[in-house]
Amino acid sequence: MNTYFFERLESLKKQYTDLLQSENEPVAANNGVYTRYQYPILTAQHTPLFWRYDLNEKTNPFLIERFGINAAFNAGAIKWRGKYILIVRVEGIDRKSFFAVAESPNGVDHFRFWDYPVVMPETDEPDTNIYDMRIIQHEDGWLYGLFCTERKDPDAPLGDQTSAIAQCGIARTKDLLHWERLDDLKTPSPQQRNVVLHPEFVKGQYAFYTRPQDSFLEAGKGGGIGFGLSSSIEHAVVGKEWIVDEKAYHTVYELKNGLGPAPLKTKHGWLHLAHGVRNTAAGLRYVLYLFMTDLEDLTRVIYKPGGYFLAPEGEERIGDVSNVVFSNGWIADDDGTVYLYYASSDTRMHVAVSSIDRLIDYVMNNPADGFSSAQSLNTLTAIIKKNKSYEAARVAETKR
Ligand code: BGC
Ligand code: BMA
Repeated sequence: MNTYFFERLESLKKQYTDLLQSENEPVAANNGVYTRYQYPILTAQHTPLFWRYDLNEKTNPFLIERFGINAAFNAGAIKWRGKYILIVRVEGIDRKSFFAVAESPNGVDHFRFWDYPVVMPETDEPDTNIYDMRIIQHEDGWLYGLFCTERKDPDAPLGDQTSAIAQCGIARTKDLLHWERLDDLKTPSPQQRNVVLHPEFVKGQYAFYTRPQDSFLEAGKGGGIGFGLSSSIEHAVVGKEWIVDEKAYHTVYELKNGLGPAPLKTKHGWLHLAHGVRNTAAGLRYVLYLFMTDLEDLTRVIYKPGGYFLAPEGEERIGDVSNVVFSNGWIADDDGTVYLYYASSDTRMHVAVSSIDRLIDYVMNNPADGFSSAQSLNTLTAIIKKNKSYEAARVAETKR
């Protein structure tokens, strides 16, 4: 008997079970808006051993990893049949990503992958890579997955192995097991990433948040979070895009921005979570920000605090693509708790917990960007003065 094989297998199994059974804990320090949890909720190490290893001692006597997994990140999220479900971007060591469902009983730990990854049907034009799914429960009764499908640019000059065309793939399901692939979204823009389906019909049509770009990596004259309508979802065509939220000079979203998950409906407006990107000497920095749009006019931003809502911290800063946080999934529970799922540095998944009330307070009452140092200082001075006079009034009160 190959004792090496079985001893190694036992040890791998133990590590794996310990990882899946470990509990997560809220981090004590927080900004009042959300509480981060201490440990990543999903990593490459959370993928089942029977994905990564051939478990037959005859065909794999050294118990070698046969199918390496590089990362588990950028997950869509949905509460479904009482479970907290993530549709994770799992990336192999060959850089190809695919989707896999993981579920948790409580939203913060014990996430476990389903046995098989999602088999995503293709259109007539095969995908080279698929990633970053937004999962949307639409009022038409279907669950839609919108994701990025990437293919090599057929017009790339000889020798150019990086130019690509990114488009929005659309698939639907009722059980998260069987997916029906629909046509890719057509829009006036040559490139689309970060496309999100609005959960409700708008004027009887399907409504999309888009992110037009001129080229694969640069927003160019395009950019911003767009919005458009399509009468069909099977053959979705957005004829006109309105820009909802633009890029702006010297902000955290000056280079590009894109919507995260589908917005949450509140009594004050639609709450949106998005990512903003700026360029630095150390490469691109991705942070998350929040804004709210009008309940009637979905293209009108009514509140938008300045700066980032969540930025990479500690180990989140390091990974395959360092200095990145990215989110394409959140879950609002019936009791108002909001689970914010975000990935760090294109490597692993985390959760932070907030509530609808806290997010609304933040988005409606935190100061907007004034677009200059002087304006920021005016905002700060006003806060200091308000606190000083409040303090003085309280002191006067206690003396009376
Ligand atoms: C990667 C994405 C990335 C994009 C733009 C793609 O090839 O898979 O993660 O966002 O390039 O850099
Ligand atoms: C993008 C996204 C993400 C990724 C990020 C950082 O443009 O579409 O897939 O997390 O870049 O690499």
